[in-house]
Amino acid sequence: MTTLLVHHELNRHGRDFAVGDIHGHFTRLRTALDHAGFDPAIDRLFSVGDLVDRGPESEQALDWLALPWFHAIRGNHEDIAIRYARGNPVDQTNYIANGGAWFVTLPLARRRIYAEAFARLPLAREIETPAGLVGILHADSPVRDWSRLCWSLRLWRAARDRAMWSRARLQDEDAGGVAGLRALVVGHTPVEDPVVLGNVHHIDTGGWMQDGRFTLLDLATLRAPAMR
Ligand SMILES: [Mn+2]
Repeated sequence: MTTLLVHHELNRHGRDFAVGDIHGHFTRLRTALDHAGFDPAIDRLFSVGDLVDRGPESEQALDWLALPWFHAIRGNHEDIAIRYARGNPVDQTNYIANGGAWFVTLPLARRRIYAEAFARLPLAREIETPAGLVGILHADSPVRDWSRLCWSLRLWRAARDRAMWSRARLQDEDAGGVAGLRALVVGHTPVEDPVVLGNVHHIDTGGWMQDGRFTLLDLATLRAPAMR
C-alpha cells in the first residue's frame, strides 16, 4: 500500500519552499525558482499536487517527479488520472473540461505509467523546520490534530477526499487551524494573495492562470518573496 504520509528531516544546508498547484506550467515554475535563487544542490521544493491538466506541459510531470529535490503529493487531478487509467468511472466530458484532454488522448501504455507514478505519491508530507513541523496537503486537513492524520487517511475514503478535494476551510473562513503543526500548507483553491487561516496557509496564487503567479513559500520563515 502506498505510504500516505512522508516525513522529511530538517534541511541543514539549504532552503525549503512550497509551491501551489502547477497545472502543466513547468516553464513558469522554473522561472519563479530562478527568481528566488533556488539552488537544486541544497534547496528542496515541496509541491501541494495538481502537477497536471490545464497547462501545455503536463507531460513533463514525470521528469519533475524524478528530480531528487522535488517532492510532490497527490492532488485531485492526479487522483482523477489514476481513476481514469484504472478504468474507474470518470465523467470524461467534465475531465476534459478541467484540462484532462492530454491524458485522455495519451496511448494506454503511457497513461498507465503516469498513473503508476501518481499512485506512488503520498497524500501528505511533513517537514522539519527550525521553528517546528510544517505539514503539506493538497486541499485541506480532514483532522483537527495532525497526529490523527495517518489513521484517518488510512481508514476513511471521506478523509482522503477531504485532503484532496475540499474547499470548506476557505469557504467557511475557518481559522481553527490544525494542532500538532507549526503550519499546514495547502493549494487547490486559487487565491489572489496567500490566505492564512489559523496556522493554515493557502498558497495557490494561480501560477497556472493568465493573471496569476507562483508563490514560493519559504518553510522556515513562512514568507514568500514578492514576485509580480
Ligand atoms: Mn486541485
